[in-house]
Amino acid sequence: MNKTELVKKILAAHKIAVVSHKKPDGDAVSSLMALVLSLHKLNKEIIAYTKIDISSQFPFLPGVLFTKDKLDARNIDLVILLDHNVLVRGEFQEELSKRKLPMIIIDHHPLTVNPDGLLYYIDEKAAATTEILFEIIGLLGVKIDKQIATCLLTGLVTDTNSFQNQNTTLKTLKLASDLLNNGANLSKIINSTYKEKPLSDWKLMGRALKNLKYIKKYNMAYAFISNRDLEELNIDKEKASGISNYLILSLKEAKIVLTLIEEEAGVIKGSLRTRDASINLNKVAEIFGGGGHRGASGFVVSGKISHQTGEIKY
Ligand SMILES: [Mn+2]
Repeated sequence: MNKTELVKKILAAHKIAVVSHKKPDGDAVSSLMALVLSLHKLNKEIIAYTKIDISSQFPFLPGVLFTKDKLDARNIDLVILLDHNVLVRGEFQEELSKRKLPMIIIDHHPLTVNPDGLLYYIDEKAAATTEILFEIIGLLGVKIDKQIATCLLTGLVTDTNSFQNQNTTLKTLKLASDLLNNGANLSKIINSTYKEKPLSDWKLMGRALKNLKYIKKYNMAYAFISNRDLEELNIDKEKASGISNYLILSLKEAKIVLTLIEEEAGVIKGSLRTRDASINLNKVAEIFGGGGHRGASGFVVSGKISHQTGEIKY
């Protein structure tokens, strides 16, 4: 669907639910919040549920989301799926697939299959879902205030790794400057998301660096964290991300970085990153049943990581 149709659909709905993907990241959470704040201004009834504790992970964002286990889908005219494009990646997947509610995807991940047959508005070139929302919120006739600007900028900062990834475009930077102009606080976002890392994060990074290997033939480095590592460090497995982001920016030899984390015994999560624009990691992740962007993709496979050898069996 085009943006005019999208805006029409949103304006026609009275009660709207917004949903993000499982384990929502900065872009997902701030997309939800930006839409909630904007649609409130249009006097829409809007519900946004997420299962994570926003206030501890994103203390600088306005607290307009609820942490809930169940989605109350009564009388909903429209469901907007943000930052993901298939129901299986989303929160409340079961409730949503049971009910036949009108749903629209707003996302920047390339849509290769549309198994749920949903309507969608996707811009693969956008650095973040919030980059798309900036335009849509403007077309809805909502003025971007300081709170909305902070949310939108958070999505840009987190999905570009502070404007360091190759998905950062001229448009992204222009948009960021508009958002600063609207009162967003960049240094607060960067400090809270990147600089102030707890001791446990550094210990996890230490473990990943200890297990770092380099395959010269492919200009590729990989690090792994076994389930035993996670247990020994007594660390929240949700925290075990961001390692690939760090390595791809810091490791000179590597064109591709892969981090493998055995989140549960027998379940390995892989995240791929590259700085080389000619490499399409989305295609690599698809081989393992995952997906994502050209420069940043991920997958989940069942398997075990052997501690002695670093060998991966899947
Ligand atoms: Mn995103």
